[in-house]
Amino acid sequence: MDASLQQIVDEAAAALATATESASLANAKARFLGKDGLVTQRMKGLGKLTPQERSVAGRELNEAKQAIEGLVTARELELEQLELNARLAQEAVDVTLPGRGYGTGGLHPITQTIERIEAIFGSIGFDVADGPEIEEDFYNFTALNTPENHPARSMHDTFYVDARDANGHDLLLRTHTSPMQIRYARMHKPPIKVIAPGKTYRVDSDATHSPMFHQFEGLWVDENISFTDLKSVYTDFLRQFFETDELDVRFRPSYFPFTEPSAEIDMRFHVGPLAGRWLEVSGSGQVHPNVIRNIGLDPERYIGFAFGSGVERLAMLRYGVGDLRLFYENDLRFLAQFNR
Ligand code: 2NM
Repeated sequence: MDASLQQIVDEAAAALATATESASLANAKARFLGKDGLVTQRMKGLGKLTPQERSVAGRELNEAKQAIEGLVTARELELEQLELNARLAQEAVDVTLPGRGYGTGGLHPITQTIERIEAIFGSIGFDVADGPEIEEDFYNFTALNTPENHPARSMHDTFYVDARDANGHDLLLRTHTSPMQIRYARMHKPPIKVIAPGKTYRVDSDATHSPMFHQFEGLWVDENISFTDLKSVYTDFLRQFFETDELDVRFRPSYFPFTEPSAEIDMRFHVGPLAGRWLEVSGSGQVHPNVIRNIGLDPERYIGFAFGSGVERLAMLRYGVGDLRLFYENDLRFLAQFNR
């Protein structure tokens, strides 16, 4: 082969060897075999040669062209192999590492607390009632003797639903679980002993208030019961819940539209980090005669006692949790502590 032609082939070999990916490989190929490539230019010059010179030069050019094409194909295969090796190395699985395992799920502390409350009240004859979180204005307020102008009904306190039900009733997110107690009491005959646990919603949000929180309300309707029955039931509940008899309970006068008289229930531990401090744990009272009438009973014959307590509040006291929001951040470092 002509020395200058051999030089072109050598140059091509060197250029192709430095190409490390398909773009630079294509560039290198074009420099020699492209439309203005070095080999192509020489091919164009064949026309100026005599027929004899042309047949020798033409054969040599074809040989050079084929040699370069062979180099390109070889380099292509080489690069493909390099790329594959790199990917295999990157995606390699170290089969000697220990497995990730399946992990163990668990119940949320609030769910555990509700189940605990249900078990305790179940043990003293209370039924558990579950019902809608989207309620009718009637069950959430009207039936509970809460007048039209009461602040609890304002949009600052209550989440209203931007729709009505099939019967044209105003809808809202229940602000307490009492509407479920009304529903239950209208479906059962006394004696009625029921708790209604579940989610409730209020326009409120800080370290001790969440717009969604859990309540459990209790209702006991019978003939000839009194505040002493309410106090002993709630005291027994607290002693079982906190697993200690070393606590006191007191009732403090209060006001709710649906009870008269009404009382706050406070408790005080004898021992432990909270010992000696009165802690408010529940609202309560004797169910208002209007509410007794609204559940279809005669207030001259039947007397009702009710209470409403916050599940988060009791869970925080039981487990020593300082910020309510921890229950809703879904941080497993917090939640996993309740499932050991
Ligand atoms: C409270 C405080 C006092 C209550 C009343 C009723 C019902 F349905 F019988 F009328 N259920 N719960 C009640 C009474 C709730 O929460 C602070």
